Amino acid sequence: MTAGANLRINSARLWDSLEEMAQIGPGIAGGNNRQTLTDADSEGRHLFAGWCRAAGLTMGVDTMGNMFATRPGTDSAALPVYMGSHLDTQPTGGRYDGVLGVLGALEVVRTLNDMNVQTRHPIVVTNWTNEEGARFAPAMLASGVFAGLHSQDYAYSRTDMEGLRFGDELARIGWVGDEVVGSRKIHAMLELHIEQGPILEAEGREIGVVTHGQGLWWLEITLTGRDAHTGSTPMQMRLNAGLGMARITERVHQIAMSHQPGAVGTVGQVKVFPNSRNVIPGKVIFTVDIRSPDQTKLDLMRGEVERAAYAVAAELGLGCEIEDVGHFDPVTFDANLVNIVRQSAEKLGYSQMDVISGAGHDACWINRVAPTVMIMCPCVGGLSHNEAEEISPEWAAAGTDVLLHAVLEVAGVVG
Ligand code: HGY
Ligand code: MN
Ligand code: MN
Repeated sequence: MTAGANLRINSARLWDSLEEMAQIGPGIAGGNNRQTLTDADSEGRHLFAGWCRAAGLTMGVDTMGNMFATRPGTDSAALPVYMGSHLDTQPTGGRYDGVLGVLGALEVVRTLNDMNVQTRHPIVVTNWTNEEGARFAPAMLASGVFAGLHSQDYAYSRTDMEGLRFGDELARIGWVGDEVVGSRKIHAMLELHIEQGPILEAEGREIGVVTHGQGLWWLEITLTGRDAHTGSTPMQMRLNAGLGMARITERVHQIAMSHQPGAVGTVGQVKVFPNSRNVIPGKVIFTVDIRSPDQTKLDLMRGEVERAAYAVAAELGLGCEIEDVGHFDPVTFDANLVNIVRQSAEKLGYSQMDVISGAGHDACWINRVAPTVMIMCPCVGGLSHNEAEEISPEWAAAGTDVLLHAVLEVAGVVG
C-alpha cells in the first residue's frame, strides 16, 4: 500500500519547531552558535527529547551521545528505518544546517501520528553528536564511531581549542547514554539536509536527489620557526611561521584551481603563536580542507598539498609536521533509495534534480553500514556556515514531504 500524494506534513508546525530550536544557542547575527557538547547543545537536546516524548517516541542514547527516538512498527522483528541529522552548529552557523534534518524527521512522525498511519518497520528519529567537527575534529565524529571508522577512545580523546576532552565534555553535559555505540542495526537511513550550495536555487529545483557525496581530507599543519621582535629582527634572519602559513594557503588555492571542475581547497582554521602584534610568529597550526567527488583528484591534491607544505617550510627554514585529522572517500548512495526519493518527489509534483553533496554529512558514514540516501532542499544564495543562512518554509516543507513519502515507501504502510 502506498500513501496518497495528498498526504503532506504540517508546514507551519515544522517551521514553528525550527524557530523555537533557533532560540537556543543564538548567534550574534540571527543564526546559531550551538556548538557540540556545550550547555546550549544540551538545552537543544532536552527540547528535542521533550518533543519526542510528546510524540510518543521512546528515546535511546548511546555512549557517544547519539539520540534515537523510536516509533514502533507493526513488525517488531523488522529493522528500523532511520532518519535524522544533527543539532550541533558551527560557531557562526545557520538555523537550518542539520536542524532541518532532525526536526523534519520529527515532523514526519508527528504527521503519521495525526493521520494514525502505521508502518511495518519501526521508524527512528536521530540526532548525531558532533557532525560539524568545528569544536572537536574530525567532522561526523559520532556517526563515524557508530559506523566503526573511529574508536570511541579516539573520539573521547579529541580536544577543543581550550584543551577540553570530548569524553569529559559529553559527561559534563550529562549525555553519555547507556547504549553501546554501533550496536543498533539499521534497515535504511534517510537524511534531509539543506544543500549548502547554489545549484538547486539557480536551477529552480525544489528537491535535490543526492546520488553521491564528495570526499574530504583535513590536514593539520604545524609550522615551527622562532618568535622574534618584529622591529629589530632583519628580514633575512627571520624564521617566520606566519609567512609559511600564508604561502601554503596560496598554494592550496592554486592546487584546487588546477583541478577544476570539481575540487575545492581552503584554510579556514588558524592558530598563531604567540599571536602578538610585535612578535614574529614562531609557530602556526592550521587545517587544510580539500575536497572532490573524484577519488583520483582528491588523492592527487593531498599529495600536492603535502609536497608544497614541506617545500615552503624548507625555503623558510621552518619545521613542518602534517597530521590527518579528517578523511572520507567520495560516497555513492544506495541506488534503490535514490530511486524511491526521485519517485516520491515526482508523485508529490516537486521539481527535482540529481546532485552531489559538496558538504560532508552523517549519511556519508552511515552509508558504510546500511543503505543510505539524502534529500536536499535549496538555500538562499547557496549560503551556509554563515548566520545569514536562509531557506523558505516552502522549501522546508517540500523536502520534508519527500522525506515522509520516501520513508513510508521504505518502512511499508500497514492498513
Ligand atoms: O564539513 C562539512 O562538510 C560538514 O558541514 N561538517
Ligand atoms: Mn550539516
Ligand atoms: Mn555544517
